[in-house]
Amino acid sequence: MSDNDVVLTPKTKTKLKLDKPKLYKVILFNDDYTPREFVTMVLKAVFRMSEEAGYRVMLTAHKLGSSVVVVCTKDIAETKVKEAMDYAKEAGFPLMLTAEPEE
Ligand code: TYC
Repeated sequence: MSDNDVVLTPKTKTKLKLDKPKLYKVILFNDDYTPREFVTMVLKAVFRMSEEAGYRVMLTAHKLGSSVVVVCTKDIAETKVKEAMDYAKEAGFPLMLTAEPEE
Protein backbone atom coordinates (compact mmCIF):
# COMPACT_ATOMS: atom_id res chain seq x y z
CA MET A 1 0.00 0.00 0.00
CA SER A 2 1.54 3.35 -1.01
CA ASP A 3 1.70 6.24 1.47
CA ASN A 4 -1.07 8.27 -0.10
CA ASP A 5 -3.64 5.48 -0.33
CA VAL A 6 -6.80 6.36 1.53
CA VAL A 7 -7.84 3.80 4.03
CA LEU A 8 -11.52 3.79 4.78
CA THR A 9 -12.50 2.26 8.05
CA PRO A 10 -16.20 1.51 8.29
CA LYS A 11 -17.87 3.46 11.02
CA THR A 12 -19.73 1.37 13.50
CA LYS A 13 -23.29 2.52 13.34
CA THR A 14 -25.08 2.35 16.63
CA LYS A 15 -28.77 2.57 15.98
CA LEU A 16 -30.53 4.06 18.95
CA LYS A 17 -33.76 2.21 19.35
CA LEU A 18 -36.21 4.40 21.20
CA ASP A 19 -38.87 2.66 23.18
CA LYS A 20 -42.41 3.29 22.09
CA PRO A 21 -43.94 5.86 24.44
CA LYS A 22 -46.13 4.25 27.04
CA LEU A 23 -49.82 4.95 26.54
CA TYR A 24 -52.21 6.29 29.14
CA LYS A 25 -55.95 5.90 29.47
CA VAL A 26 -58.02 8.86 30.57
CA ILE A 27 -60.81 7.50 32.78
CA LEU A 28 -64.01 9.37 33.60
CA PHE A 29 -65.74 8.49 36.89
CA ASN A 30 -69.39 8.78 37.76
CA ASP A 31 -70.63 10.85 40.71
CA ASP A 32 -74.08 11.80 42.00
CA TYR A 33 -73.80 15.57 41.60
CA THR A 34 -72.30 16.65 38.28
CA PRO A 35 -75.10 17.25 35.73
CA ARG A 36 -75.05 15.00 32.67
CA GLU A 37 -75.09 18.01 30.33
CA PHE A 38 -72.05 19.45 32.08
CA VAL A 39 -70.09 16.19 31.70
CA THR A 40 -70.98 16.03 28.00
CA MET A 41 -69.99 19.68 27.54
CA VAL A 42 -66.59 19.08 29.20
CA LEU A 43 -65.92 16.03 27.01
CA LYS A 44 -66.73 18.09 23.91
CA ALA A 45 -64.62 21.07 25.00
CA VAL A 46 -61.56 19.26 26.36
CA PHE A 47 -61.45 16.10 24.25
CA ARG A 48 -62.96 17.58 21.06
CA MET A 49 -65.68 14.96 21.02
CA SER A 50 -68.89 15.29 19.07
CA GLU A 51 -72.16 15.67 21.01
CA GLU A 52 -72.94 12.01 20.27
CA ALA A 53 -69.53 10.65 21.34
CA GLY A 54 -69.49 12.84 24.47
CA TYR A 55 -72.99 11.77 25.41
CA ARG A 56 -72.12 8.08 24.90
CA VAL A 57 -68.99 8.28 27.10
CA MET A 58 -70.89 10.24 29.77
CA LEU A 59 -73.72 7.69 29.77
CA THR A 60 -71.29 4.76 30.02
CA ALA A 61 -69.68 6.31 33.11
CA HIS A 62 -73.13 7.13 34.51
CA LYS A 63 -74.32 3.53 34.11
CA LEU A 64 -71.15 1.52 34.77
CA GLY A 65 -69.27 3.80 37.17
CA SER A 66 -66.43 4.71 34.81
CA SER A 67 -65.55 4.98 31.14
CA VAL A 68 -62.37 5.30 29.07
CA VAL A 69 -62.38 8.67 27.35
CA VAL A 70 -59.22 8.43 25.26
CA VAL A 71 -55.85 6.65 25.06
CA CYS A 72 -52.84 8.91 24.46
CA THR A 73 -49.36 9.86 25.72
CA LYS A 74 -48.80 10.61 29.42
CA ASP A 75 -48.31 14.33 28.77
CA ILE A 76 -51.53 14.79 26.86
CA ALA A 77 -53.52 12.56 29.22
CA GLU A 78 -52.41 14.49 32.30
CA THR A 79 -52.99 17.88 30.67
CA LYS A 80 -56.53 16.92 29.59
CA VAL A 81 -57.39 15.49 33.02
CA LYS A 82 -56.30 18.77 34.61
CA GLU A 83 -58.24 20.89 32.07
CA ALA A 84 -61.42 18.87 32.59
CA MET A 85 -61.18 18.91 36.38
CA ASP A 86 -60.41 22.66 36.38
CA TYR A 87 -63.66 23.25 34.46
CA ALA A 88 -65.53 21.20 37.05
CA LYS A 89 -63.86 22.85 40.03
CA GLU A 90 -64.66 26.27 38.59
CA ALA A 91 -68.33 25.26 38.30
CA GLY A 92 -68.38 23.65 41.77
CA PHE A 93 -68.83 20.02 40.63
CA PRO A 94 -66.90 17.01 41.95
CA LEU A 95 -66.26 15.52 38.49
CA MET A 96 -63.30 13.16 38.58
CA LEU A 97 -60.96 11.93 35.85
CA THR A 98 -57.64 10.11 36.07
CA ALA A 99 -54.76 9.21 33.74
CA GLU A 100 -53.69 5.58 34.13
CA PRO A 101 -50.91 3.70 32.31
CA GLU A 102 -52.09 0.92 29.99
CA GLU A 103 -51.03 -2.60 30.92
N1 TYC B 1 -74.45 10.66 37.59
C1 TYC B 1 -74.58 12.04 37.20
C2 TYC B 1 -76.04 12.47 37.34
O1 TYC B 1 -76.91 11.62 37.41
C3 TYC B 1 -74.13 12.31 35.77
C4 TYC B 1 -72.68 11.93 35.55
C5 TYC B 1 -72.34 11.12 34.46
C6 TYC B 1 -71.70 12.40 36.37
C7 TYC B 1 -71.03 10.76 34.24
C8 TYC B 1 -70.34 12.05 36.16
O2 TYC B 1 -68.73 10.89 34.86
C9 TYC B 1 -70.02 11.23 35.09
N2 TYC B 1 -76.31 13.77 37.37
